[in-house]
Formats: sequence, C-alpha cells, structure tokens
Amino acid sequence: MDQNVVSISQDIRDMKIRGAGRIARAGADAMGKFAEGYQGKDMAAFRKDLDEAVGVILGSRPTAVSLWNGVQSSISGAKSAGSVDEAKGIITANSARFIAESNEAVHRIAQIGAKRIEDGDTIVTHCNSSVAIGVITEAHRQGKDIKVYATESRPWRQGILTVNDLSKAGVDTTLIIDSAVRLVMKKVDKVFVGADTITSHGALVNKIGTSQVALAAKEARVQFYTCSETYKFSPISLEGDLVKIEEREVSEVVRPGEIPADVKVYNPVFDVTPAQYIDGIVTELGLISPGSVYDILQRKFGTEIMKE
Ligand code: RUB
Repeated sequence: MDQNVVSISQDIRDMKIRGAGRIARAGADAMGKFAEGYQGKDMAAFRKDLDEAVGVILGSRPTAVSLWNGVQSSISGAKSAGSVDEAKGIITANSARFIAESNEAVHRIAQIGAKRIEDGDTIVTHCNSSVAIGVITEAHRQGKDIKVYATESRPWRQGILTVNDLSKAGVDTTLIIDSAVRLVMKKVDKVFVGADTITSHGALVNKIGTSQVALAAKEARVQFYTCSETYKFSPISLEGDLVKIEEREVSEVVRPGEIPADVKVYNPVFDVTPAQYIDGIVTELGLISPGSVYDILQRKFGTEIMKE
C-alpha cells in the first residue's frame, strides 16, 4: 500500500488533520500522491490498487461527505483511462483542481458571509470551522466592530483552536463552555458554524452540540447560518442514504478508572440540525436556503458522481 495514503489516513483518524475541508483536501492529495508514486503498468492491477487506496482513505472518518467528494472528484474518469499513465495524469490533474477549487471556495464564502455580519454584531461559533472563521475574520478585516463567543467543544476542545485563530486575527473573542450557549444567546445576533455534511433535504451534520446551539438560537430568534462549500452537500443522501454519525473512543471522554466499570460511555461526535433551524447556507455559489440543496446537488453533481 502507498505509504502516503497510509500516513494521510492515519493522520485523519488521529485528528492531526481535521475539519471537513481540510480532510477533503487531504483525501484529494492522497489520491494525487498515490497516482504520482504508482509504478505498475497493468490497468487491471491499477484499478484494484486504486480501489484499495480509496477504501483506506474513506475508512479514516465516516461522517464528512467532503472526504468522499474530494476522493471521488480526484479519481473521476481514471478507471476508464486507456493506460496507467493516462489514469495517473487524470488523477493528479483532478486532485490539484479539487484542492485549488476548495481553497477558492473558502475565500468566496468569506466574502459572501461577511456581508451578513453587521457592525456591532455579537456572534456565536461552535467547534473549529475554518470556513466560519473565514467569514468572521473577513467581517472584522472590513472594519466591522464584532464580538464572538466560541464554544469549547468537548471532548476534543477544538474551540481552543478557534479562539487562537480569532484572537490572532484581532477579533474580540470570549471562550465559553458548551453548556453556556443558551445563557449567552440572549446577547447574540447571529450564529455562524461550519458543516461536515449537508443532506439533500437541507439538514446540517456538524460537530456534536451544533443542534443544541441551533435550538437555543431558534428560541431566542437569533439567525443561524452554516458556511459550507457545495462539496459538503451529500449526493448519496439523494438516494435516501443516512449519514453515518462517527462514534469515538471512550478515552476521549473519561480517564481510566474515573467512573465505575459498569457505566457505559456514548461518544457521538456529530449531530443533525434539521433544515427548519437554519436561516441560510453560505456557499461559494451564494447564500442559499436549505430548500435549495437538492437543486444544487442536481446541478453540480448530476447523477455522474454516484456511478463511479
Ligand atoms: C469539525 C467540525 C467543523 C466542520 C467544518 O469537526 O465539525 O465544523 O468539519 O470545518 P472535527 P471546516 O474537529 O471532528 O473534524 O469549515 O474547517 O471545513
């Protein structure tokens, strides 16, 4: 097995590479490196080895469809190539294109989303979304006077990354524990979070606790936005497939011996926010409603990607 594929997959599993956009780009990069390093000339063997490499990468984290889209976009058309060299060329070009377009999408979303932030706004963000942070820091860069409450995001505490990012950009930032969200919501104007996956019926799958933030926002009549590149829209959800919610190790929640052995620990790391809690999805194609996800999936992916 290609060593780049193995080590990128391990880094995703160990959360050294995390966040839906970053893991998508890492998946695409792994496919590019697999193609660059492939030595054989037999197309049948290449297809088999490619399938194995894809399986290893996709097995590293199950929830974010971005990883699947990053990998599938990178290998699109390669299996029907006339030769291994042609297939390798297709994959390296696809992979580079996906990574460039993904970075460009983050930039576009920052420009679009920043317009929804007004001078004097107080914002809540949850976990660590590079795309949501891009929107917030762009609004700050434009000179808007904003304040941000960032949740700690147990158990991995990705909120620590967020407050570091925001503070570095000069944003007035306050860290709160996850359960303080409802209390602070009274002082908040808007919520901006990222997305791991958005389904064809507009539900948002994101870091555990996102749906509680959305619930508190709805109750307080606070606008709730998710910032999502359209490759986080799930083509397989069109066929009714459920998004697999990743469960991680007990050791992330409790230390050994801290609780009685007969107590079970349940550690789901993502949850689902239904469309009716979402005021808008900021995408690189524009600000859309959750009800428009189906149309974009049809327009962007058609049925092609599902046949790969
Ligand atoms: C991260 C998380 C982020 C999305 C979007 O979860 O839920 O909100 O992945 O991130 P984890 P981005 O830390 O478990 O990967 O906007 O950077 O793509």
